Amino acid sequence: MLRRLLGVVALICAGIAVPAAAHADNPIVQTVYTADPAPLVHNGRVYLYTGHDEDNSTYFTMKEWRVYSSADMVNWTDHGSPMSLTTFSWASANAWAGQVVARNGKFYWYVPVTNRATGRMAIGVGVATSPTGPFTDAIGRPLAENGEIDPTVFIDDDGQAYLYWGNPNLWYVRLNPDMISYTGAVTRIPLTTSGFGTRTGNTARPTLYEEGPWVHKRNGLYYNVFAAKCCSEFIGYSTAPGPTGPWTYRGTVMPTQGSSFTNHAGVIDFKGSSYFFYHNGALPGGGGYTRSVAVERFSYNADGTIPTITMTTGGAPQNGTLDPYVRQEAETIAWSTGVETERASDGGMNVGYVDNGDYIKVKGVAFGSGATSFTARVASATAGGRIELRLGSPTGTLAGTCTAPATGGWQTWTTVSCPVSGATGSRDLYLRFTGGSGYLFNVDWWRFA
Ligand code: FUB
Repeated sequence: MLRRLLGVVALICAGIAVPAAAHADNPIVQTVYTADPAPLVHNGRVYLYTGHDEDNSTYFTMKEWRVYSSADMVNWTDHGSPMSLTTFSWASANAWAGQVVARNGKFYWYVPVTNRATGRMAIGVGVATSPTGPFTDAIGRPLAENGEIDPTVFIDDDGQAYLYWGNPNLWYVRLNPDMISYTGAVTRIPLTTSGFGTRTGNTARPTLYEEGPWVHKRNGLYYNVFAAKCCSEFIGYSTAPGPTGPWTYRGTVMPTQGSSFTNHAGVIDFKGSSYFFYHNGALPGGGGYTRSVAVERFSYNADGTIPTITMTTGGAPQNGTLDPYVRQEAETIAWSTGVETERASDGGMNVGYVDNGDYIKVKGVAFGSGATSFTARVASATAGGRIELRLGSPTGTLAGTCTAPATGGWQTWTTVSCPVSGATGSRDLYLRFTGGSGYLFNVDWWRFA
């Protein structure tokens, strides 16, 4: 459904003078609906963990989580779904908002899910040796359970890790160094109006705190950025001199915007800049249950306060360039229309469900003095088609055309090459797929020479 909607948008855009979608890099993911972003910086990349809203959802119908990564904040590689409800044998539903942290050479993914045995929301923890998984259930049971959601984990400079979560309350507990057990009581953080702002018209919830805490530290100051007031939510924040408070409400980070009655924050520093992740309903068919993650760059004010950040379709500026002379996964995408991603037979992902006119934009490709050839790994159970290499826009200068032949199967791969001319400097590359009707071919990876 989503890909069909995006295909329609692409056709409309192709018919007008300035294709608006061609310039947008928000939302980050166009192939599925994503929600509840949780970024992690690791080894020079940003790993973005998200939930997955099912197409046509009329509730938070979420069965799995997804992971994407980027080295430049605009070209995002799809790593698929390394963790789902089935990872937790005791979980029955609601793969909601979580966060991954790295420690001890492992990656721990804290998530809220429904405990089948109790019917209540509980916090599970997955573990993996790679940021892209696969993740397994670390303890085979809930780590904590009190019917509340949205875990965030923060590791302080002294090594003490804290797990925070909650809606309608806000809780924390001190995690042990193993990250899968805790010591001490689960403690309720006092939701005072001085700490979390004043909500009017809701005596049961007098403060603005709603859900989705994101705790981080900068220059000795502790920040709790959270979804505020319902509904629709905005993003607010509080600060504290220590990880357990006392918290002082500091105001709005992101006003209510963007066609989704929830929002959910993730904040990181990466390559010298600060980034704010959130979600909205900006994709075709998007709304409160069909959300999409997005990102903006921001700068803290000199006094450490966070400026008001508004949603944009442009997104964050590119932080780096993309090297076309090494293998690039086809599922590394700044923007796409019509296509989907799926597991490839080599264990990674490939781009598939390609129709005539679909395209993938790869931003800021550093061609340098010029490319002379293009190579791609393709497969087709039908007649195949062509990959047009266009510069600057989906209808921009044609730098080359590669033929993707019939290979006898969607996972029966062959390598094709074609000559390239005019691809110099730093350009946005559009892989535009053309051919007959129906699905044309799959693409696993590509590379220029
Ligand atoms: O995605 C399901 C729920 O919606 C999350 O747990 C909340 O933070 C809200 O975004």
